[in-house]
Amino acid sequence: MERKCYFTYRNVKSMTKVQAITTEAPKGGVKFQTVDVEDNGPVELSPMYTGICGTDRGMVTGRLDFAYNPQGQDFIVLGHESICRVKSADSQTGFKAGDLVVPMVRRPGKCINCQAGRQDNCSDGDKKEAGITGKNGFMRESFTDDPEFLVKIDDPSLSRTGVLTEPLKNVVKVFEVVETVSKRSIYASTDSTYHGKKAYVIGTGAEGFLFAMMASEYGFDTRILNRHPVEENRMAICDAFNMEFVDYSKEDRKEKIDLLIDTSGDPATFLKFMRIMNFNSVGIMFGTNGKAPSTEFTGKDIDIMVERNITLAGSVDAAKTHYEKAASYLSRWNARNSRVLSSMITSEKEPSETSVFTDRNPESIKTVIKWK
Ligand code: DN4
Ligand code: BGC
Ligand code: ZN
Ligand code: ZN
Repeated sequence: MERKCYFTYRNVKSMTKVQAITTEAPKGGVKFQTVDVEDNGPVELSPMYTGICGTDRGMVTGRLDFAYNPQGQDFIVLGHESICRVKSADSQTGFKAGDLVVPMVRRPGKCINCQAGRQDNCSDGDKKEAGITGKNGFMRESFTDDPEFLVKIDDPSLSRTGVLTEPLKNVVKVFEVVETVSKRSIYASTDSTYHGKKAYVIGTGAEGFLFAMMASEYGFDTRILNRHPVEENRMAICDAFNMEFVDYSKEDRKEKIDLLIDTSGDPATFLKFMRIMNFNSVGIMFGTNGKAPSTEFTGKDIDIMVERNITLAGSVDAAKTHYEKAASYLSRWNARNSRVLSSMITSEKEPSETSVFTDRNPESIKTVIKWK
């Protein structure tokens, strides 16, 4: 898409009064209040659902040091996971009233990756993130946005589960990273598929499940792990996606791991499983938890990595192409078994129920706020 064509709209700014869920970054706290915020895009949107993830909880509890308010504001509107309905749009934007859209989190800075539409790989950290760093997010009654950062959702059956597009876009990017970094040797099975290869996903939150669902879709023998048992709903999702849940506090697996994905951010847990990674295997670090206890990374661990040609990569965020692919996967999974996909959304709250940011129900996978 021509980046310049909507540029003029970004200079048309007006202030709008809306009810919104806000925090004071990076200090924390949460309020549902009326705020006066700047709007600057030709597409007017009404969020239908906004999702809550660890990033939002980290901001509200003051644990996300890198979060900051937009310039000239002493608060930031929260929310980077959403499914929205277009309220009105200029005809040349390519959107019309009634369209379903998912707005993107990251907005480009000036570096070469940002200018190429790959702000997910920003080279100097000068990008902004809606609801996290320097830009108001989507937890408000309505807002306007630039069409360049809106992903159209063509499948009307995703009007609720489409809120999973944003967390799933991170997963789509990770699998692209896996395909790229695994090219240095023959990674697939002898029949050219991933059948028989073992994927381990640490953590049973929304991202953990989306990673495991994708690994299973790719054909890996997939295990999803935690250090305690999980409830029936999570076990039913494992059955439906042909993946196995492992409570690693009770059983010690000896099989070699070809793909290890960590969503816990816990170094000791990551190392425990890194030590049983296979030759030519790939490990992805995705979970972040600055507060996790330290652990010892030894010379023997380095030997393992070197001698087995192990590739470790970190991954954050994703590009517009990954949002689009995420929406296609959701459509496919929804068509296959709509009940299972919707069971990922375990609770629905009103915008005024702000205690949901601090009181976490361990049985919940994805909590959403319903806006209308
Ligand atoms: P979440 O719902 O908090 O999930 C984290 C999961 O990890 C929970 O199931 C935890 O279980 C589990 N866990 C914690 N410690 C351990 C451990 N030692 N062993 C096994 N499991 C453990 O968060 P989420 O699914 O929304 O996101 C996962 C992580 O990815 C978070 O750290 C996010 O900050 C990060 N993230 C990164 C990006 C990005 O890089 C995007 C979105 C999220 P329990 O403690 O609940 O029992 O772009
Ligand atoms: C979002 C990413 C974002 C990251 C920042 C995540 O929750 O999904 O898009 O880059 O937070 O840490
Ligand atoms: Zn998130
Ligand atoms: Zn950049």
